[in-house]
Amino acid sequence: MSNSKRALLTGITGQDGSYISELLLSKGYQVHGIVRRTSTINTDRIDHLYQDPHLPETNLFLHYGDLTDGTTLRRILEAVQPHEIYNLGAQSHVRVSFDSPQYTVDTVGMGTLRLLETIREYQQRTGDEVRFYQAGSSEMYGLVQAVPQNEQTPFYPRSPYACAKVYAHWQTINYRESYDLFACNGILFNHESPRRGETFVTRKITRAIACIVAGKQKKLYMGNLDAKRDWGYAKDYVEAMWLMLQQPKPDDYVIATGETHSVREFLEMAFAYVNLNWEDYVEIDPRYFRPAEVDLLLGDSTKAQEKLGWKPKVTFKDLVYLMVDADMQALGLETPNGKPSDDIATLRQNSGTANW
Ligand code: NDP
Ligand code: GDR
Repeated sequence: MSNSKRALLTGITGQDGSYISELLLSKGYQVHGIVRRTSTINTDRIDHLYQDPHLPETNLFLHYGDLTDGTTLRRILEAVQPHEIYNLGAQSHVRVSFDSPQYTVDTVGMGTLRLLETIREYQQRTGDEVRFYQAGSSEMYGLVQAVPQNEQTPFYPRSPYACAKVYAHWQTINYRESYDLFACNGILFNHESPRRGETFVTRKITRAIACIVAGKQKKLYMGNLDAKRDWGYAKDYVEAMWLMLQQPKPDDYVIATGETHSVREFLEMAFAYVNLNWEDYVEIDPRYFRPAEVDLLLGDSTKAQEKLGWKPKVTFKDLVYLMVDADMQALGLETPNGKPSDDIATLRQNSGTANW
């Protein structure tokens, strides 16, 4: 067993999993990720971090498992003996959670409980502390009760996904209080990047812009343009996750920029960056409307700023531009500002030479 600190991640192949793996590796951690077996390899977001597992200095390892499979979670935890666990795995698409409610709740809600139970048993038996981060969401606020939303604002979840996240949030607190687990809830507002899944609204827009400029796409079909979100940069947000687990005591924190913008404003800014008028390309397709919508999210991260010393570095405009830049570059186009993007856009065809 290596002397370095060991972190175990669910959701390592996702957007946040890839950024936090980079962060943890840069801090000297040994990183272990749980991955699902898929019929085609889907490690695009972490292929640039690949290390040959046959080499003694390797610090990144993958294990097959699933949040719906408690036995395997237990076996992996026993084998890795982690100091920290980041629970990032989820069926994380709000619209899809209305189509697949039971699966979403099993992964997001019960999956978290399975992990907490496994940690409790392991910690009680071995006496070794395992610190736990739960990926909570601003979706838990749902129907607006107050703005800006902080740690005291009541939840009113509006989707199967959000209901499951509220369940996971309270189980995390319950395990902290009942069994003295070092367990923290991050309540993270929307955070985006060039590695964002292609069906979330920001990436859908920036990817479409690159395709339109490249002449591969003519129209962009969208849902509710009036929804307002507090959008930050994922790379900033994973730092907050790590900081939460380095504190003397476990606690819950809102992570947000404190600014809100509508989907329409995102469209305007992103299309204008490439000198196009969004209204010439965008059409509304009710398919993208949700049975219940979350109209307004605006976070107050004062507690995190004061206690963790965390603050967002990337502004809304910078975020829009860096996402457009990365998608343009990924299609071989020049970026509007002529400078290369310093992030990677995930593209299915770019799986590189990793031999996981
Ligand atoms: P992604 O959708 O990009 O990644 C989700 C990850 O979960 C993927 O690695 C996925 O694996 C994995 N996963 C899905 N189902 C299972 C399962 N049954 N068992 C194990 N792993 C599974 O999400 P993000 O990186 O954006 O978000 C990370 C976490 O933070 C999620 O829990 C999300 O709900 C939460 N969150 C996200 C916010 C955001 O704005 N991004 C805001 C607040 C919370 P695969 O690659 O195989 O699909
Ligand atoms: P969200 O993100 O539901 O906030 O959840 P998403 O980007 O999917 O939607 C944001 C808002 O945009 C509106 N919208 C559209 N959304 C999508 N996906 N596609 C469209 O065509 C479209 N048109 C308009 C939506 O109605 C919504 O109001 C994300 C996820 O990452 C969650 O896992 C996370 O918990 C929350 O952010 C915080």
